Amino acid sequence: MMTLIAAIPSPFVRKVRVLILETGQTEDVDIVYIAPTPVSPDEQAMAANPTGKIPSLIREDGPALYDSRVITRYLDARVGAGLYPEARLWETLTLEATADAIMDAGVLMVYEHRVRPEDKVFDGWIEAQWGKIERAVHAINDRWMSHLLGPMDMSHIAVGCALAYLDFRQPERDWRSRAPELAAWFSEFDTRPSMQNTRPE
Ligand SMILES: N[C@@H](CCC(=O)N[C@@H](CS)C(=O)NCC(=O)O)C(=O)O
Repeated sequence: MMTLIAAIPSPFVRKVRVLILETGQTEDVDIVYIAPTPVSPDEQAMAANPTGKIPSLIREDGPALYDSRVITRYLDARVGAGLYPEARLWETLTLEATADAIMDAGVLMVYEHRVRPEDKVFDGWIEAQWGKIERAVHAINDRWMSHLLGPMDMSHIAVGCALAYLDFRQPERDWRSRAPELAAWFSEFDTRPSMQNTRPE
């Protein structure tokens, strides 16, 4: 049995949970939920990953794995699920990285309010993170739709989790109007049981 160190709202954790559901590995992974922040890291998370970030995957037969991209690739390879198809590997990895960058910027926006003392919140920083998110969303809409409309791989899961995280944490900001094809794709992808079963709300 493996153990995934996790948190419900984390979009990085959600990628792993969606992959576990999509590839039928629920019985093989125990999920332990914690609530770390950069200034209050969790002991169990630090024991698995020196930075204390989640997700990390504790295995019985080797060192703990992190970060999310390593874990998803490992779990995919473990059952031969084919979510990192050889023929489109570099596209899949780059699109997954683009989705992860949206998550990174989105998490920093949340931390700026949650973790920093109110008098140290820097609005210019928050808007700069949103700028990264918008550019990434527009790039996916403009350049990656033919990939997203093809067979599902790990980049689909990552993009789905990134966009869902924007709806969850930034509901008042509109990422859709300038990305209509991506918005249409997401509304369909989000109906998958693996997405519905991992909703943070
Ligand atoms: N690149 C990492 C990012 C993980 C990450 O930022 N996780 C957040 C939760 S969403 C976290 O652990 N934050 C606590 C910290 O930064 O110490 C991955 O893909 O796993």
